[in-house]
Amino acid sequence: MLALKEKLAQQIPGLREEVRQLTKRHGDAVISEVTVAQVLGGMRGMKGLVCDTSVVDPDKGLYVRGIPIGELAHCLPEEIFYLLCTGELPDSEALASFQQDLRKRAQIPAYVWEVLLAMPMDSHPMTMFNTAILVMERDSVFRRRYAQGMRKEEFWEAALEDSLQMLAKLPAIAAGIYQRHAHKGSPVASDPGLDWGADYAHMLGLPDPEGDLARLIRLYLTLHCDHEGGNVSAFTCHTVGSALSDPYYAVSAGLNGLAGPLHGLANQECLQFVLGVRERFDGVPTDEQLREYAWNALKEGHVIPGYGHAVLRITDPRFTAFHQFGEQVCAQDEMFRIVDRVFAIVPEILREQGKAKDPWPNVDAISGALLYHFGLTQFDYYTVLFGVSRALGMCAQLIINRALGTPITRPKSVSTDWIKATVGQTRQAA
Ligand code: AMX
Repeated sequence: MLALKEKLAQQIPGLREEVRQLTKRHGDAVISEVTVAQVLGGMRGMKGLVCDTSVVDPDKGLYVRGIPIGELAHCLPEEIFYLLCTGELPDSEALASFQQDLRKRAQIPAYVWEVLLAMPMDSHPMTMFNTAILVMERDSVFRRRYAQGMRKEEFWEAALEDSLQMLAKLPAIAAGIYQRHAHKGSPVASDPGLDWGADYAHMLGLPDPEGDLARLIRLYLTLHCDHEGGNVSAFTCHTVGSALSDPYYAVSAGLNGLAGPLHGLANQECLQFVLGVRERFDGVPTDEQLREYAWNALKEGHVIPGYGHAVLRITDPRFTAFHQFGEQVCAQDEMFRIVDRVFAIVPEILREQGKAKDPWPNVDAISGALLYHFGLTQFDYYTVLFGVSRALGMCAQLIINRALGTPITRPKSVSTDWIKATVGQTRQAA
């Protein structure tokens, strides 16, 4: 099987032709209509973006290139990146070549550590992570080549080059941030014999006698890789990239969105919720105690973190994959048992309350408890892990968009007065 770059080079002319034909033959076909509620409601359900790397089916969950995420749980994140970019899983030869490529690019420039060390110790780990990515923009091949007059047909190659340089370095940067944030000392050296995910686990420097933490980190990186194109981080990255800002700018921007409490930061908040339950009841509560606790949280105007989703309407299959892992590895762990009880109680309460369209757990409802089990107890770090993984999807989307010559994002905004006037005219006409 071809190596990643060669595979993309083989596919891209056909993909370009497909888009050209679609625009030429069906450019004025109507595929969606837009309601006032959608415009005022965060564009929910509005079809205005193309994303071929993954699709979220409200009733089935995430499909990566047509494969349900549950069926990919055993894959290495490197395999997932190849799949995201090309639509095919690599064979062992293509995988080895990709892993070697990443390995060659893994050295972190000294200035990245200098910048991180200059930041206040109490900076949020996501601020450190996004800053590290942004400062590496100095080395962007995309920006340099663009300034030299790079041809449009070559944009994807430069985007791929920047993406690989960035992705190769993220585990060491993220693990170094963990060491600093958790006051554990200087970064742990990478082990060149390990795969991308296992090396990240190794550099976190936590005890892992059975290799279960490495398995969890790989699973985490695989499950969080992508979630179609309209979520805050993907959409932000897409929009910034559409201005031909290079991948460092675009991914860093996307990750700033991931840092929001309604998006990636939810896993931090979720663990806080579980810890709050444990503290309040000095361990695993009874179902009745938990019911009262959850109702009180809702009555005080809080959301139950880890529950609900803008698109999904089922238990997130990524939650299920983590749950299976937890049952195998730490079924008796107190935090895991609390997560399990919350899963048994909260959906019925949210249904009773009747506000959330999706009362089921999303991936964040469980991931933190598993990390906690392995001693990764600094929960404000969790979104960084999420970010390392989501960078896979953001980079894949950028590479494809540069290959297809996707134009700059520029939807039309309208004023509230325009909506009022237009709705009035529609009513009169009816
Ligand atoms: N607890 C309590 N209320 C909830 C709720 C929850 N878990 N989920 C939704 N609701 C409420 C909303 O706050 C909203 O209330 P309002 O009408 O008073 O504003 C109402 O239900 C309708 O919301 P929705 O249409 O079902 O959800 P949404 O698409 O607007 O938002 C999400 C989706 C995820 C932000 C929301 O479900 C939420 O806040 N969940 C908790 C935070 C969370 O788990 N975020 C992680 C998302 C996944 C990710 O990106 N990592």
